Amino acid sequence: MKNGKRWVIFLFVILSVLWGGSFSAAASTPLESHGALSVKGGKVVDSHGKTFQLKGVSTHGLSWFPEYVSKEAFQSLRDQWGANTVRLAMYTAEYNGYCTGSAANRTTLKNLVDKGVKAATDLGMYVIIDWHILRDNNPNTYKKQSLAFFREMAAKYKNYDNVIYEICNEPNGGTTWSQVRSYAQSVIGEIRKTDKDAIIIVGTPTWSQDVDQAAKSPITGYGNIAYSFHFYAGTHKESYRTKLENALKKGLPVVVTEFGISDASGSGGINKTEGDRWISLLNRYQTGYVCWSLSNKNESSALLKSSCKKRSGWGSSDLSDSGKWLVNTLKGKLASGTQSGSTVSQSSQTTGQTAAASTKVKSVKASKKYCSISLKREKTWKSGKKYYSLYRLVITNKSSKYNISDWKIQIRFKNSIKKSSSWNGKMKFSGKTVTITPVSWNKTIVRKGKAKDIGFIVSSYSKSNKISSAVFK
Ligand code: IDC
Repeated sequence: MKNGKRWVIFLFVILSVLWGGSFSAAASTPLESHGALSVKGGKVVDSHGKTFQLKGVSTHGLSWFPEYVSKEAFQSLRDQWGANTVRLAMYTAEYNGYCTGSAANRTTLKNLVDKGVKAATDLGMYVIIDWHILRDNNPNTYKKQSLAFFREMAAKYKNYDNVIYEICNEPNGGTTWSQVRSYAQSVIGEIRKTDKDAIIIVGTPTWSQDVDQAAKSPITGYGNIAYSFHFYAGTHKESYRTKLENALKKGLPVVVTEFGISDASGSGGINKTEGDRWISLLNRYQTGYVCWSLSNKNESSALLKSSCKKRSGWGSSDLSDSGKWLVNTLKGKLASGTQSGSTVSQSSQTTGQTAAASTKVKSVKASKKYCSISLKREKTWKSGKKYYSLYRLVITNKSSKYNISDWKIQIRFKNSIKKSSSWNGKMKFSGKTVTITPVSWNKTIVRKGKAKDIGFIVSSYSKSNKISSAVFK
């Protein structure tokens, strides 16, 4: 940075303070902090080699709701909602779709994509350009158009560190993985002629659910490829989580480029409890997620109330129930209710209800007497000169008499560690120790219950860094 520019920034910060303005303009953006993303060891990682979770919001179809493609709207998503990513959903075959509408419509859509990419780039957000196949079932239906579109996008955005290409939203209608794979090989080849390193996300069969098939025969010959998995928590539950988790365990890089807590139609009742369970799984694997959709359409997946006419700067009263849940989730407040939080196991939920119904149950603070700590290192990998390790923590309330009202755990390592990421707990990393306290929804651990899905990733220069103690404080 030139000295002159540094002075301008310095003066700006001073003036903002004097004027009582906010610091936010000077705070660093997601892109400034994390740089170009890539795929390594089955994960999306940032430019420092750390696992990075894309978190954000998808537009509804660009032809339906062009009014939310703006810098003001995206800035609200970033600063008020806590999103680092926007997905631009460009339908190919429905409602003025890119491949079924007029030439003028194609130009309109491309202009919207450009406007969206520019807004996201100005704000330092990641942006996914989504070739939103749906009614057209098979991505090969409009493969020629797709090749031409992504050729153009790659030429335009090859030097952008924040642009991600999603080449087929949801193959369906019996389209097989081998058909999707063959389409993907061609489109990826076309993009790679120009854009050598951007992440490319490939949809999977059955509305982007069959990640198991992609895991069996992933795409070869190209780097920085990820696969998409979609879910709607009102419809897709445990069996789908198992399917996703199996693929993640196999090391398949996955991004949830679309999900909702409504049912699969985009409407119907929402299910926050299942939504929480999904997010908990995604956090555990540090898998990115993008929520459908930024619109005020009268359907329960829409994040804004249908009565809301604002196009940015939304307050809580402008948000639908899905919207409120999402904003809490993006801010790390998972719970849909005290006992329905995803970290409370099925059995403890039942116990929890009994406990709540009974006035006799006393609460105590966690200690060795009533609780046990299980802390496991799941894996260690090397990136640059450092070793990264992922740990998972489970706290069990052994008592059948008392609920645990609060807890605090201190973990000491042999050598010093640095925080890479953490989830489902408030964590302080300092020197060789990590101190963990609960988030709001896993503070109480009911009789015989567990607080699960708490985890963190630390880096260390020592390969054999071990834990020397883990105790309640
Ligand atoms: C839905 C929209 C709805 C629109 C319809 C068009 O919510 O307003 O009329 O598309 O077909 C998906 C798709 C996504 C769907 C969404 C909800 O990717 O396009 O949006 N959904 O049905 N996959 C699973 C659910």
